[in-house]
Amino acid sequence: MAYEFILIHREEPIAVAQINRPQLLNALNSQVMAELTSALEELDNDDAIRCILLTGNARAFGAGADIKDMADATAVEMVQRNWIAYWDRIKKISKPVIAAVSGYAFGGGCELAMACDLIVASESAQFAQPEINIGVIPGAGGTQRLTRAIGKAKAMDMVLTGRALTAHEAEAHGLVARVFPTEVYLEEAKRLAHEIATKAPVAVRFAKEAVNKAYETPLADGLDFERKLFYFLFATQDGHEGMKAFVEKRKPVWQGK
Ligand code: CO8
Repeated sequence: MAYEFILIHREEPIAVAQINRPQLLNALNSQVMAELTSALEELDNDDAIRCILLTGNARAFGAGADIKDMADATAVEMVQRNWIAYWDRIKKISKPVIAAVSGYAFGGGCELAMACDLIVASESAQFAQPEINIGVIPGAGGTQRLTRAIGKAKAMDMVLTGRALTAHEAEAHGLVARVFPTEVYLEEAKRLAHEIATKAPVAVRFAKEAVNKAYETPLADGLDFERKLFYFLFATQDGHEGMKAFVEKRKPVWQGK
């Protein structure tokens, strides 16, 4: 499918979905979100793709919701537009989604990165929830996912003042997995995606689900969920292949079954 604001680059077994609205620093409106969500769902249903990268450009991953589009909206119109429901659909993607962030990840842009499974950043990335400066608060997870990722003290600081974290601060506080120089961050993110794409697909899917579950359940329920997935993997060919290959000192050959 052709999109106006999303570019898809296929490098099987990975694919890169790039938000492409550079003149407005990749500000998100309902068309951008609708296109992005459907592009990610398309890639999720594509058997040739095993890991997805979501990126913007070197200057901006995304500067947040399109303020010009929201400035005159009423509360009822915001409810009817329901843009934030797109974040729920993104969360349901079953393949790993890596956010490769450079430049601004502000407001909805930061929330979009946090809806991904992990964040790789360039040294010039900045993460902020600056909604307080325009008289509102984060609406797509900024008070919830950020607090779970970096803790109450730092989240409160960011959400109440709108201040940005640098890439290295974000890494130190657990928001970002890896930081690379700006010239190579995208290549490094692709390398990481390719590495994940070499693993047993069903195990990757379950690993993602289990880690994400830790954000949503009490510990006992999360442990129970993890244990059932672990046992279930003994019903897969790949589970047995991986262990046999280790014993036989050879590389495993995954079937995705
Ligand atoms: N919305 C609309 N246009 C934007 C946005 C935005 N969020 N951010 C930047 N732009 C536009 C600018 O207006 C400017 O356009 P123009 O050239 O026509 O004047 C162009 O992008 C370039 O921006 P700047 O000249 O401002 O670039 P700077 O490098 O000087 O500054 C900043 C970059 C610091 C990112 C600055 O643009 C800025 O502060 N932007 C707003 C950031 C912000 O407040 N984001 C939060 C928005 S609210 C939100 O995200 C709530 C999410 C809720 C969930 C989603 C529901 C849909």
